Amino acid sequence: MLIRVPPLHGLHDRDATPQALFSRRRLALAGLAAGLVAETQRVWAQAAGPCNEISPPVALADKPTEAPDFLGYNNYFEFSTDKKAVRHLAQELDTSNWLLTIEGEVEKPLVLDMDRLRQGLSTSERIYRLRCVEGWSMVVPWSGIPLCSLLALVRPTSKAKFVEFVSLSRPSQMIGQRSKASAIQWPYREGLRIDEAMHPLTLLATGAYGQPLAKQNGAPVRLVVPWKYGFKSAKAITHIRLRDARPETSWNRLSPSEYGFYGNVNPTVPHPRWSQARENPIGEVRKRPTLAFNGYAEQVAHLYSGQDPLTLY
Ligand SMILES: Nc1nc2c(c(=O)[nH]1)N[C@H]1C(S)=C(S)[C@@H](COP(=O)(O)O)O[C@H]1N2
Ligand SMILES: [Mo]
Repeated sequence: MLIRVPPLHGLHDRDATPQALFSRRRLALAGLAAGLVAETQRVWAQAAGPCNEISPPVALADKPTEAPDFLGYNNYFEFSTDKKAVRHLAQELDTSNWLLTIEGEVEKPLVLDMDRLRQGLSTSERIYRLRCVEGWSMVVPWSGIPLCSLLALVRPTSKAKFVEFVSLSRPSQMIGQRSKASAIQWPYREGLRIDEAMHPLTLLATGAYGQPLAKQNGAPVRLVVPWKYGFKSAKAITHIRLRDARPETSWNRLSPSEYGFYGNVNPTVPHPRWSQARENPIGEVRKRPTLAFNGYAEQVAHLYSGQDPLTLY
């Protein structure tokens, strides 16, 4: 697989030392070779490639949801099932010293120090629709890097057919993870097929509305897959694991008939308990029709040619 990283995601000169990207101490703790740092930087600096080929990504006529709604109405079950309580409870979480590990079926596993990475990274801006499986929607201006540019650094092996995303497990700071009543088995897990993960629309977001991600929105780093229901876009990711088999994912495990592994937005396939034909844009009075692949059919439908829409959900 030939994948390169676009120069856009290089480091600022000021930060162009291996130490700016990775903490050697942590790499050593993680048992990874120090030479990897230099090698990673070399690959990163050289890079140019297909990750930003969709440009402009997607023109959206919709105006972004008001920031207070994005910041105050959240699904984040590690804290609460009460969407308005999440923003308060999430402030308990200490997101500093965050390590993101990329491992599994790769030639060059990586541990990224998110504090340092964020300082050195030039990010792309992407305004995307977000459609929750529950029937509400938002339009969010994200900033981040295409997942594909990060995966290029670790060089997936030919066995890498799926990508697993694991969110933080830290019951001491996540009150919902301490609840005995919680339906989800922690940590929160999600997954994509490798071609979905490599698609240029798939973003690892570190910010939104021109600010670093708020805790309630998944700081310091979350996935954004705009053509899929929101539950696929895992927050607070600590591990990205390339795998040869389809990973078990949290919602699918809990209720496969309600939450498919694919989770592609599809107005023609109802959730067992409600229709998916329309949606309620947060901040608007009227409902709107839901679009196939959440409006991104032109960009992504080819990934699923020959697949049954029901299995896609
Ligand atoms: N770790 C984690 N990620 C998660 C969730 C969650 O409960 N835990 N909820 C998902 C769901 S259902 C949605 S709709 C979006 C909501 O993102 P937002 O609160 O930033 O709008 O996050 C997704 N990512
Ligand atoms: Mo959701």
